[in-house]
Amino acid sequence: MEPARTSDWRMRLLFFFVVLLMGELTPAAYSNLTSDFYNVSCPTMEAIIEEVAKAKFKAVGSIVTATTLRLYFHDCIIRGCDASVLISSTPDNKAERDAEENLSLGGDALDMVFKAKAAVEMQCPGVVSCADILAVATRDLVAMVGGPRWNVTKGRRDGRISLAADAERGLPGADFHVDQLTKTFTDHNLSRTDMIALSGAHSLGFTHCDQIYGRLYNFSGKPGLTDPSINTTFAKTLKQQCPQNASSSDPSIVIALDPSTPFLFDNAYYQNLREGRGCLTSDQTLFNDKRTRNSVITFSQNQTAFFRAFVAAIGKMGNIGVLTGTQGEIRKDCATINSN
Ligand code: HEM
Ligand SMILES: *[C@@H]1O[C@H](CO)[C@@H](O)[C@H](O)[C@H]1NC(C)=O
Ligand SMILES: *[C@@H]1O[C@H](CO)[C@@H](O)[C@H](O)[C@H]1NC(C)=O
Ligand SMILES: *[C@@H]1O[C@H](CO)[C@@H](O)[C@H](O)[C@H]1NC(C)=O
Ligand SMILES: *[C@@H]1O[C@H](CO)[C@@H](O)[C@H](O)[C@H]1NC(C)=O
Ligand SMILES: *[C@@H]1O[C@H](CO)[C@@H](O)[C@H](O)[C@H]1NC(C)=O
Ligand SMILES: *[C@@H]1O[C@H](CO)[C@@H](O)[C@H](O)[C@H]1NC(C)=O
Ligand SMILES: *[C@@H]1O[C@H](CO)[C@@H](O)[C@H](O)[C@H]1NC(C)=O
Ligand SMILES: *[C@@H]1O[C@H](CO)[C@@H](O)[C@H](O)[C@H]1NC(C)=O
Ligand SMILES: CC(=O)N[C@H]1CO[C@H](CO)[C@@H](O)[C@@H]1O
Repeated sequence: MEPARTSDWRMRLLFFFVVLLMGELTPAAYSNLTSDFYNVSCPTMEAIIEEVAKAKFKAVGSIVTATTLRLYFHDCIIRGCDASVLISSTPDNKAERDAEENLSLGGDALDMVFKAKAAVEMQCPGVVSCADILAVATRDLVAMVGGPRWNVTKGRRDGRISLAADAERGLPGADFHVDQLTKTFTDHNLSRTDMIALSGAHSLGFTHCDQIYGRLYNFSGKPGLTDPSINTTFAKTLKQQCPQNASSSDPSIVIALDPSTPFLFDNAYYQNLREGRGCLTSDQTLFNDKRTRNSVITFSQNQTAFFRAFVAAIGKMGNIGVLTGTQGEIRKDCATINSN
């Protein structure tokens, strides 16, 4: 009996290590990314990135947080978190970031990522992906404006394809309602609750008049009609900011997505939705629709609950379609696919 038990014990141990190697015991079982991916190859990468992000934040303020967070979302939702959003167009190829929908994919965010990449390359050339740099910098910048801090798993590789047409197809529209919004996220295995929590990113940043004209002056395609779910006082303010028949593409007019605290990452966004002070149709619908209203109410009353849900959701978002192992490449210059 003794040998049998020993081999049983050995089998269990072997099984344990196989399971361990497969990553099944890590909390994020759906992912091949790890927190300590660069511990040996570039242990200072997080510190370097944080320093560059801090310097940019000091220079331009929370605008870099908003634009970086949006850039990260657009990167992950289109072709996975592979830094394809950073690639510049070439004469032969119109890249993601030059799609119509990229409005205000900010120069500050791009500049910050390129600087962080240059700084990291000085320490550990050819090791750290642009996709991981964007993931880490987003985390750092959100924490700088009062948001939660989370651990970033790493090991993403950079993609070699970036197509404007993908962004035109795959990004959610400002006029989306709950069904379309939910589908955008469930297509990537993110739940409706994840969608509601991630929409809280609109606690920061700005939009432009062309995204809200329809709600203000042509609700449901009826000329002259205003969306009745907009708070009447707020509708007056928005109409002053975005007068009817004005040039719809004036990029200098910016409208805060969170009219209460546009420079702070907090739950005021959800409190505003309860008062009809959501900016985009895709924001206000989260309170208007019975299926999402309870989460809006919870998040509006309990910032801890919002932060927890946001951290869980952005962790999942950071795993969308990642390239790992020998897939993709480590780009040398974040704006350009390696030539080899
Ligand atoms: C739920 C569906 C979403 C829709 C329909 C949507 C749509 C938009 C639109 C139309 C803008 C304004 C663009 C402009 O006028 O320049 C915007 C801005 C922004 N979005 Fe979203 N978004 C969504 C989800 C997200 C998510 C998941 C994140 C991040 C996790 C995010 C982060 C941001 C940020 C931070 C801004 C402000 C950018 C700035 O100030 O430059 N959005 N979004
Ligand atoms: C993790 O990597 C292995 C080996 O490259 C691959 O077979 C598997 O599909 C990956 N898992 C996920 C969730 O990407
Ligand atoms: C990687 O580094 C972090 C931070 O220094 C540390 O907490 C962690 O234990 C390290 N992991 C390994 C496997 O060395
Ligand atoms: C993040 O990772 C650090 C070090 O690995 C660990 O001490 C900490 O508890 C983690 N925090 C969360 C929220 O998981
Ligand atoms: C979503 O999850 C299911 C089941 O866990 C898995 O089979 C599928 O590949 C995932 N899809 C994506 C896009 O990650
Ligand atoms: C109002 O919306 C309808 C339906 O979407 C559209 O056909 C029409 O052109 C819009 N009118 C204006 C003035 O934008
Ligand atoms: C805007 O244009 C429409 C159609 O051209 C016109 O009926 C309306 O009176 C104009 N509104 C203002 C405020 O000028
Ligand atoms: C409209 O917004 C104001 C704050 O600007 C708020 O006091 C009021 O309660 C809101 N009205 C409704 C119906 O929610
Ligand atoms: C707020 O949410 C957190 C996290 O879900 C929960 O632990 C806490 O009990 C909630 N607080 C209140 C007052 O409901
Ligand atoms: C439609 C639009 O605003 N496109 C912009 C996308 O981003 C680039 C910069 O990366 C701008 O040059 C485009 O004008």
